[in-house]
Amino acid sequence: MLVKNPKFEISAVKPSQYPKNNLPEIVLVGKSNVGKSSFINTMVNRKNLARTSSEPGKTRQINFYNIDDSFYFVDLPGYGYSKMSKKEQEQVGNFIEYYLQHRSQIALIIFLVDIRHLPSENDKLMYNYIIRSGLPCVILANKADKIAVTKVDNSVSEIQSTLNPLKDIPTLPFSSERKVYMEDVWKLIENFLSTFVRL
Ligand SMILES: Nc1nc2c(ncn2[C@@H]2O[C@H](COP(=O)(O)OP(=O)(O)O)[C@@H](O)[C@H]2O)c(=O)[nH]1
Ligand SMILES: [Mg+2]
Repeated sequence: MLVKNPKFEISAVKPSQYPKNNLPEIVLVGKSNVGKSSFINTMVNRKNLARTSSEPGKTRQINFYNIDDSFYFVDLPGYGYSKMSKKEQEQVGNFIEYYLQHRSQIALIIFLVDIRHLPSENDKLMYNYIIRSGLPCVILANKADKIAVTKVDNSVSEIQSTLNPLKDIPTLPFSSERKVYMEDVWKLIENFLSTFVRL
Protein backbone atom coordinates (compact mmCIF):
# COMPACT_ATOMS: atom_id res chain seq x y z
CA MET A 1 0.00 0.00 0.00
CA LEU A 2 1.23 3.47 -0.84
CA VAL A 3 0.38 5.81 2.02
CA LYS A 4 0.03 9.41 0.87
CA ASN A 5 -1.10 11.48 3.78
CA PRO A 6 -0.80 9.96 7.25
CA LYS A 7 -1.92 12.34 9.99
CA PHE A 8 -1.79 12.30 13.74
CA GLU A 9 -5.39 12.93 14.75
CA ILE A 10 -5.85 12.74 18.50
CA SER A 11 -4.31 11.56 21.71
CA ALA A 12 -7.31 10.33 23.68
CA VAL A 13 -7.28 10.16 27.46
CA LYS A 14 -10.98 9.26 27.66
CA PRO A 15 -13.46 7.48 25.37
CA SER A 16 -15.34 10.68 24.47
CA GLN A 17 -12.20 11.75 22.60
CA TYR A 18 -12.04 8.73 20.27
CA PRO A 19 -12.59 9.76 16.62
CA LYS A 20 -16.27 10.12 15.79
CA ASN A 21 -16.19 8.64 12.28
CA ASN A 22 -16.49 4.94 11.45
CA LEU A 23 -13.15 4.16 9.84
CA PRO A 24 -11.73 0.72 10.65
CA GLU A 25 -8.94 0.61 13.20
CA ILE A 26 -5.69 -1.40 13.13
CA VAL A 27 -4.47 -1.54 16.72
CA LEU A 28 -0.91 -1.97 17.98
CA VAL A 29 -0.67 -3.96 21.20
CA GLY A 30 2.48 -4.99 23.04
CA LYS A 31 4.66 -4.28 26.00
CA SER A 32 6.39 -0.94 26.40
CA ASN A 33 9.43 -0.55 24.16
CA VAL A 34 8.60 -3.47 21.85
CA GLY A 35 8.33 -1.07 18.90
CA LYS A 36 4.65 -0.11 18.48
CA SER A 37 5.29 3.53 17.55
CA SER A 38 8.24 2.60 15.32
CA PHE A 39 6.00 0.11 13.52
CA ILE A 40 3.59 2.89 12.57
CA ASN A 41 6.40 5.17 11.39
CA THR A 42 7.94 2.39 9.29
CA MET A 43 4.67 1.41 7.66
CA VAL A 44 3.82 4.99 6.66
CA ASN A 45 7.43 5.84 5.82
CA ARG A 46 7.71 8.82 8.18
CA LYS A 47 10.42 9.29 10.76
CA ASN A 48 8.44 10.94 13.52
CA LEU A 49 4.72 10.63 12.93
CA ALA A 50 4.34 8.44 16.02
CA ARG A 51 6.54 9.46 18.89
CA THR A 52 9.08 6.82 19.80
CA SER A 53 11.19 6.76 22.90
CA SER A 54 14.12 4.84 24.27
CA GLU A 55 12.57 5.58 27.65
CA PRO A 56 9.81 3.00 27.99
CA GLY A 57 6.40 3.54 29.47
CA LYS A 58 5.77 7.11 28.40
CA THR A 59 2.55 6.61 26.51
CA ARG A 60 -0.55 6.71 28.66
CA GLN A 61 -2.90 7.87 25.94
CA ILE A 62 -4.49 6.13 22.98
CA ASN A 63 -3.07 7.79 19.87
CA PHE A 64 -5.03 7.71 16.62
CA TYR A 65 -3.23 8.12 13.26
CA ASN A 66 -5.48 8.73 10.29
CA ILE A 67 -4.11 6.93 7.23
CA ASP A 68 -5.38 8.60 4.05
CA ASP A 69 -8.92 8.75 5.49
CA SER A 70 -9.22 5.00 4.91
CA PHE A 71 -8.29 3.57 8.32
CA TYR A 72 -6.55 4.38 11.60
CA PHE A 73 -3.42 3.00 13.13
CA VAL A 74 -4.10 3.07 16.87
CA ASP A 75 -1.14 3.16 19.24
CA LEU A 76 -2.14 1.77 22.64
CA PRO A 77 -0.14 2.39 25.82
CA GLY A 78 2.31 -0.45 26.48
CA TYR A 79 1.67 -2.81 29.37
CA GLY A 80 3.98 -4.28 31.96
CA TYR A 81 6.07 -1.24 32.70
CA SER A 82 7.27 -1.64 36.25
CA LYS A 83 8.23 1.99 36.83
CA MET A 84 4.60 3.03 36.73
CA SER A 85 2.93 2.91 40.11
CA LYS A 86 0.46 0.04 40.72
CA LYS A 87 -2.37 2.54 40.58
CA GLU A 88 -1.18 4.04 37.27
CA GLN A 89 -0.74 0.56 35.78
CA GLU A 90 -4.27 -0.29 36.83
CA GLN A 91 -5.68 2.91 35.31
CA VAL A 92 -3.87 2.34 32.02
CA GLY A 93 -4.99 -1.31 32.04
CA ASN A 94 -8.62 -0.28 32.51
CA PHE A 95 -8.37 2.29 29.75
CA ILE A 96 -6.93 -0.29 27.31
CA GLU A 97 -9.60 -2.85 28.26
CA TYR A 98 -12.40 -0.34 27.83
CA TYR A 99 -11.18 0.51 24.35
CA LEU A 100 -10.79 -3.14 23.31
CA GLN A 101 -14.21 -4.15 24.66
CA HIS A 102 -16.25 -1.23 23.30
CA ARG A 103 -14.74 -0.16 20.02
CA SER A 104 -16.72 -1.91 17.28
CA GLN A 105 -14.55 -0.63 14.41
CA ILE A 106 -11.48 -2.63 15.45
CA ALA A 107 -10.54 -4.47 12.24
CA LEU A 108 -7.32 -6.06 13.48
CA ILE A 109 -5.04 -6.30 16.50
CA ILE A 110 -1.34 -6.35 15.67
CA PHE A 111 0.23 -8.07 18.65
CA LEU A 112 3.94 -7.27 18.85
CA VAL A 113 6.51 -9.34 20.72
CA ASP A 114 10.30 -9.22 20.69
CA ILE A 115 11.74 -11.87 18.36
CA ARG A 116 14.70 -12.39 20.71
CA HIS A 117 12.65 -13.73 23.61
CA LEU A 118 9.87 -16.19 24.17
CA PRO A 119 6.69 -14.32 25.12
CA SER A 120 6.58 -13.24 28.79
CA GLU A 121 3.75 -14.06 31.22
CA ASN A 122 2.38 -10.56 30.59
CA ASP A 123 2.47 -11.16 26.83
CA LYS A 124 0.57 -14.43 27.28
CA LEU A 125 -2.07 -12.80 29.49
CA MET A 126 -2.60 -9.99 26.98
CA TYR A 127 -2.65 -12.31 23.98
CA ASN A 128 -5.16 -14.64 25.62
CA TYR A 129 -7.31 -11.69 26.61
CA ILE A 130 -7.44 -10.54 22.97
CA ILE A 131 -8.31 -13.99 21.65
CA ARG A 132 -10.97 -14.56 24.33
CA SER A 133 -12.49 -11.21 23.40
CA GLY A 134 -12.95 -12.54 19.87
CA LEU A 135 -10.85 -9.79 18.29
CA PRO A 136 -9.06 -10.57 15.01
CA CYS A 137 -5.35 -10.78 15.65
CA VAL A 138 -1.98 -11.31 14.02
CA ILE A 139 1.33 -11.79 15.83
CA LEU A 140 4.46 -9.95 14.73
CA ALA A 141 7.90 -10.99 16.00
CA ASN A 142 9.54 -7.57 16.01
CA LYS A 143 13.15 -6.35 15.92
CA ALA A 144 14.06 -9.18 13.53
CA ASP A 145 17.19 -7.21 12.59
CA LYS A 146 18.57 -8.04 16.03
CA ILE A 147 19.08 -11.71 15.16
CA ALA A 148 20.76 -13.50 12.25
CA VAL A 149 18.64 -13.80 9.11
CA THR A 150 19.06 -17.58 9.26
CA LYS A 151 17.44 -17.70 12.73
CA VAL A 152 14.36 -15.64 11.93
CA ASP A 153 12.03 -18.42 10.73
CA ASN A 154 12.81 -20.64 13.67
CA SER A 155 12.29 -17.86 16.23
CA VAL A 156 8.98 -16.89 14.65
CA SER A 157 7.88 -20.50 14.80
CA GLU A 158 8.83 -20.84 18.49
CA ILE A 159 6.93 -17.68 19.37
CA GLN A 160 3.89 -18.96 17.53
CA SER A 161 4.08 -22.34 19.28
CA THR A 162 4.15 -20.59 22.65
CA LEU A 163 1.23 -18.22 22.06
CA ASN A 164 -0.77 -20.08 19.45
CA PRO A 165 -0.07 -23.83 19.44
CA LEU A 166 -3.02 -24.39 17.09
CA LYS A 167 -1.17 -22.19 14.59
CA ASP A 168 -4.32 -20.54 13.31
CA ILE A 169 -3.18 -16.96 13.95
CA PRO A 170 -0.86 -15.50 11.29
CA THR A 171 2.63 -14.95 12.74
CA LEU A 172 5.27 -13.00 10.83
CA PRO A 173 8.63 -11.35 11.44
CA PHE A 174 8.94 -7.57 11.35
CA SER A 175 11.66 -4.98 11.69
CA SER A 176 11.76 -1.23 11.50
CA GLU A 177 15.39 -1.48 10.45
CA ARG A 178 15.07 -4.21 7.82
CA LYS A 179 12.22 -3.29 5.54
CA VAL A 180 11.99 -6.59 3.64
CA TYR A 181 9.30 -7.78 6.05
CA MET A 182 7.00 -4.83 5.46
CA GLU A 183 5.36 -5.96 2.22
CA ASP A 184 3.89 -9.14 3.72
CA VAL A 185 2.52 -7.22 6.67
CA TRP A 186 0.85 -4.70 4.37
CA LYS A 187 -0.75 -7.61 2.46
CA LEU A 188 -2.11 -8.99 5.71
CA ILE A 189 -3.49 -5.60 6.75
CA GLU A 190 -5.09 -5.01 3.35
CA ASN A 191 -6.72 -8.42 3.57
CA PHE A 192 -8.23 -7.72 6.98
CA LEU A 193 -9.39 -4.27 5.88
CA SER A 194 -11.03 -5.57 2.72
CA THR A 195 -12.98 -8.28 4.54
CA PHE A 196 -13.84 -6.21 7.60
CA VAL A 197 -17.54 -5.97 8.31
CA ARG A 198 -18.60 -4.22 11.46
CA LEU A 199 -20.92 -6.25 13.67
N1 LIG B 1 16.78 -2.64 16.19
C1 LIG B 1 15.48 -2.30 16.26
N2 LIG B 1 15.07 -1.39 17.16
C2 LIG B 1 13.75 -1.08 17.20
C3 LIG B 1 12.80 -1.68 16.33
N3 LIG B 1 11.59 -1.18 16.62
C4 LIG B 1 11.76 -0.30 17.62
N4 LIG B 1 13.06 -0.23 17.99
C5 LIG B 1 13.64 0.62 19.06
O1 LIG B 1 13.06 0.25 20.29
C6 LIG B 1 12.81 1.40 21.11
C7 LIG B 1 11.33 1.50 21.46
O2 LIG B 1 10.58 1.68 20.28
P1 LIG B 1 9.11 2.34 20.33
O3 LIG B 1 8.58 2.28 18.93
O4 LIG B 1 9.14 3.66 21.01
O5 LIG B 1 8.34 1.25 21.26
P2 LIG B 1 6.88 1.34 21.92
O6 LIG B 1 7.07 1.72 23.36
O7 LIG B 1 6.31 -0.03 21.79
O8 LIG B 1 6.09 2.36 21.14
C8 LIG B 1 13.31 2.61 20.31
O9 LIG B 1 14.63 2.90 20.72
C9 LIG B 1 13.29 2.09 18.87
O10 LIG B 1 14.23 2.73 18.03
C10 LIG B 1 13.29 -2.65 15.36
O11 LIG B 1 12.55 -3.24 14.57
N5 LIG B 1 14.63 -2.91 15.38
MG1 LIG C 1 5.19 4.10 21.75
